[in-house]
Amino acid sequence: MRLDVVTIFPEYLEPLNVSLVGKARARGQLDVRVHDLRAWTHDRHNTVDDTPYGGGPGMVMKPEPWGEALDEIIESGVGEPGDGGDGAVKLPALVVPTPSGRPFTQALAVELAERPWLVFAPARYEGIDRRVIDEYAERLDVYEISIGDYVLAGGEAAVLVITEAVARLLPGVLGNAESHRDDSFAPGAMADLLEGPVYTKPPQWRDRGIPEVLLSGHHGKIARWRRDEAFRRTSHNRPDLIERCDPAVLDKYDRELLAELGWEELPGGRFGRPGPAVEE
Ligand code: JD8
Repeated sequence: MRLDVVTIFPEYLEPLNVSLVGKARARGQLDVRVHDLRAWTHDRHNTVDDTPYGGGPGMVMKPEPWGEALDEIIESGVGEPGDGGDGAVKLPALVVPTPSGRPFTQALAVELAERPWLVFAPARYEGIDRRVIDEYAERLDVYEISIGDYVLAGGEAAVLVITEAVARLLPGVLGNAESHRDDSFAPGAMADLLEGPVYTKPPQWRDRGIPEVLLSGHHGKIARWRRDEAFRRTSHNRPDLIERCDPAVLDKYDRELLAELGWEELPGGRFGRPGPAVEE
């Protein structure tokens, strides 16, 4: 997979040189190219922004530098290995982080991981002149993505998040000891549950031990305990995921535990929180 990032803060993407993504680059599994948007400016101040039409706060990123940058990057893909060679031009998907984008989810990470080439356009200021997105949407698949319901100062942090979530899904990037197959939120997972607690040596730390079941060597009981803990954690931190749980993946122990946690089994087998007690 090839990833291009166009930014006014190339140094913000330094973390792509370390850890999982850095190792994947060193192994040749990822080709990451970071570009300084100002390389496509031509004035003495390397201007990338201007005041918004219609007034309002802040500045908007000018379309010209983005257009020149994206054209040059797209053009650089012509003749690259894997461009089909049948004359079909290899085109990237354009990923634009924005608070007004579609939520970034594991399913979207899986979708992006299937693409051979992503170009990220993290903006700053109030965002990029809309005509840039409209221009490239005529040629490319454009993903406008938000990494969460909070406001950042720019899109670079989102690029780091999206890149890590996508890179770990690429074949061979995770070591044999790790797998994304049973991640929380992995599509088709037994249930979209949060991870339960994990423990390692020493068996006693300060005045704290290890849940006995994890020392029992009884794999069935351990699996049951882990699933129960995942349900407890999900019920507490993400009740919306319990309400979304597919009844078909719940066994009778799951149902008993959910009832114990205060969940009400609804017609059809889903679970909902009982409503507030109604005064007689
Ligand atoms: C890109 C500029 C800042 C946004 C005025 C604050 C993503 N989940 C997310 N939250 N925020 C962003 C994000 C914020 C950005 C840019 C992404 C470019 N800003 C702007 C509009 C209001 N300031 C994001 N992914």
